[in-house]
Amino acid sequence: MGYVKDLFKEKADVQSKDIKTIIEQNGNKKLEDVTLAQVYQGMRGITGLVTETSLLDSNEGIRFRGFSIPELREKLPKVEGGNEPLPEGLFYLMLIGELPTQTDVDHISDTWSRRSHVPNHVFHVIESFPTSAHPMTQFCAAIMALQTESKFTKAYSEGVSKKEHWSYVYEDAMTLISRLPRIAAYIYRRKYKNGEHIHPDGMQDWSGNFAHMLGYEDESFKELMRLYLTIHADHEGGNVSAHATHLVGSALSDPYLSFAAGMTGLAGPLHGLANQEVIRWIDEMCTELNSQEPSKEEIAEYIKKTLLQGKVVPGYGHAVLRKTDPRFLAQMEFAKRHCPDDSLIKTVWNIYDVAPPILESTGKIKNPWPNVDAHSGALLKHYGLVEEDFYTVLFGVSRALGVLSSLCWDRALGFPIERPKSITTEWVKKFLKQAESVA
Ligand code: NMX
Ligand code: MLT
Repeated sequence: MGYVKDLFKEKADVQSKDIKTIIEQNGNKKLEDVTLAQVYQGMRGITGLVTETSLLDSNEGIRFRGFSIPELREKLPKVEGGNEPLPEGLFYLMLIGELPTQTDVDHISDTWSRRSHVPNHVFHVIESFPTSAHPMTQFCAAIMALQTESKFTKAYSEGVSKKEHWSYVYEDAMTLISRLPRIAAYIYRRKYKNGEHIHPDGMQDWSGNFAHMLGYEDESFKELMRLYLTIHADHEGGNVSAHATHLVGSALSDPYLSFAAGMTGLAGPLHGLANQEVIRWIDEMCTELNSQEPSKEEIAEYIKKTLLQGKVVPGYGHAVLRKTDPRFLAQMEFAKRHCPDDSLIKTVWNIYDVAPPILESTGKIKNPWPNVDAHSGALLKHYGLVEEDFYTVLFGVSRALGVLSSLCWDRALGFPIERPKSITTEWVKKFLKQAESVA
């Protein structure tokens, strides 16, 4: 076992004991009341999950093991001469609960590089799709194809004890994360670059190698990738991709199957596909207005028109956040340093200036502020990664870090199968009648 795995086990054993004590001594304590509106409306605001890796505050944004995004950008190890955190470090932090040293991060980079070989049949599965297939469809299928490699599934079929589940899930998680950049880059180069593939460079960090395989050697794009793959990694446990991974994992489906479920959720336009939708929406606006940099007045009119058509303004709003997403601000800060004069990026900033009051004036949108997806596409376009239907795959590669470290925790803590109670509207009507007759 590698030392990170040993350390994880030590931490998980301590946490396991703490949780047992919490349940024994306080298991009957009520957290909150649940209303019928919450039950009907997407379980919004109901606390129903434990996810150890990160916690979202609606006004402050995400914290990973207590660290905000600006803190992570300052404290996590970087490549020599770099400014942005290495996602390897965030993975260590989410898994172990402590900031990593440079040695820890190098150890994870090396482990992922050693395990990154993708078996041929996975490429055959990708090749069997028409190139017109959406990259997320190809990505989900490729993850499913990789499932033949699952150590967990093999061990389970051989009768491994529940106490050992975490160990095989950990191995699968590490292998899957190692291979995702190669799979994503393969889908990208096949679809957009005539199938001219670029071999991995095992001497680079996870993000640097990913950028290299996509076709980028520019150090500033690699820095963007390090930032991008860090900030998209986790957003506590209730978002669709994290929750789907956790839910499917709770049936003891292996990490490949569980992560594929998370990714099919990420592919929805209200979740991770919004980064693609933002760029399409801006493109359509620019085409309609025949301008590469529409004025704020023109943007305001276009937003109103979008709302009148009964469509969402992509990149705005959030189920939990009630302020500008700090992931949007981190990207804005990066753009101010690297490409402040880009006309698409300036348009993203102009939208930020005009959209919130218009959205707020509808009286129904709970959060009129931008989320992570409002900015990411414009930065990618600046560096020449212009194929917006690939953007959600990048989000997915990053999200693997959060949801798979969480899955290790789920199994190490022995969490049971997830099975909330559901009711029918018939049941609700009877319940209300009974409540009335008692009153
Ligand atoms: N544009 C237009 N209408 C909106 C928007 C928006 N950006 N955001 C919310 N609404 C509407 C929403 O559709 C709902 O309308 P109705 O009552 O007619 O069904 C109403 O406002 C209340 O919704 P909220 O409670 O504010 O938002 P909810 O928690 O249901 O949904 C999102 C959250 C993120 C799904 C929603 O804000 C949205 O659709 N945003 C645009 C898509 C997007 O950017 N998604 C990315 C989220 C981040 N991520 O990466 O996952
Ligand atoms: C995410 O990163 O998962 C999104 O912001 C959606 C969410 O948190 O609900």
